[in-house]
Amino acid sequence: MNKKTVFSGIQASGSLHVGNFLGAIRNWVTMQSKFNNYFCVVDLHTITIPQDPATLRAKIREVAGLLFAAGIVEDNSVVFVQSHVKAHSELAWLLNCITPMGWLQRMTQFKEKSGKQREEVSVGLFDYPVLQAADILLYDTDMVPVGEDQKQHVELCRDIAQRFNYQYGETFMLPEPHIPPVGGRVMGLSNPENKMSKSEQKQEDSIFLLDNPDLIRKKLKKATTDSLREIRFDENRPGVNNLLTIYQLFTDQNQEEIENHFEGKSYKDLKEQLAETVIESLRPLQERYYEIAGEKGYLDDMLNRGAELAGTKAESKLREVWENIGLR
Ligand code: AQP
Repeated sequence: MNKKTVFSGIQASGSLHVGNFLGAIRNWVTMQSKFNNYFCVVDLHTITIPQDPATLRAKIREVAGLLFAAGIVEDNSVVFVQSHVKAHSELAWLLNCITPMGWLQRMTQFKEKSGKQREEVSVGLFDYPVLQAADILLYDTDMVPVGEDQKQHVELCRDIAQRFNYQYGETFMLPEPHIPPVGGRVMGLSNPENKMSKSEQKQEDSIFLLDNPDLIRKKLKKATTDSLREIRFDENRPGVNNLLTIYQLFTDQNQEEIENHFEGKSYKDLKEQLAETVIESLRPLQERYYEIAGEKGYLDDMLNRGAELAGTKAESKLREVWENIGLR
């Protein structure tokens, strides 16, 4: 039986955090044997917000290294860097020419990000979802596993695909978003009203995957809770709810077990136990990451292989698109 195809991307806009891990990467790893997978470090998306070249270069490698360290394996998955496969930019342009401005004006992520960076908003940031649609559609993708923040973009991708198919004949598959039931939106530690973010200015808001144990303890110690005492899952108490959710995701226990476990305990206990859980859960990933980073040539070989495999598939799709549009 033919396996279905999965595509997902991750930006190199900063250090990866446990939100990226629990909302996306961890699910990519566990699902990968059931599908043909393309996982992409979306560096062209990253530059929609100004980046320092040397930092960007290093972050692209770090993100790729973390994907392999987390357990993405070459038998099931192709890992590549977006700018290494030229078809992404080209299809984005072709899709730009059929995407109404009004559709992009409705995107909440653009509204949020342009709000934060008002002075520096680029056309690229506005056009981000069209490039994302190109990423997904090049690979005849069935499913896009993402965190909740990306759901609207995947829906837009479907709309663009449908519009293209209507104008030029059946060309693109319509992908489905796949959002985990828990972990689709891990919130910030100091500001649990907002999602944990790579580019968040306040570094203490996020637990980064390469944070050392002391830093993780320190950040969790300072995490926002509330003035109540009971340790319960309750969405109206975002700080405690978020800490419990992270605990739940790392321990795979159900909510009742966790509430019983913390019965009569203090927020200090919760934070300390969560810190040790996170530290132990990230330990193998961190060890593997530093091994990979120290292995000369490993990352380049893997990314060259990824670009070749992804490029072959993407070029063939692009040829179909050219023909249907009338460019060939
Ligand atoms: N807080 C989060 N909780 C759950 N999932 C999350 N994701 C991001 N933040 C959370 C998911 O991680 C994948 C890769 O994200 P991205 O690189 O596309 O970046 P993003 O969605 O724009 O969010 P970030 O990581 O906070 O980066 P910046 O700060 O640059 O915007 C996606 O599947 C995303 O849903």
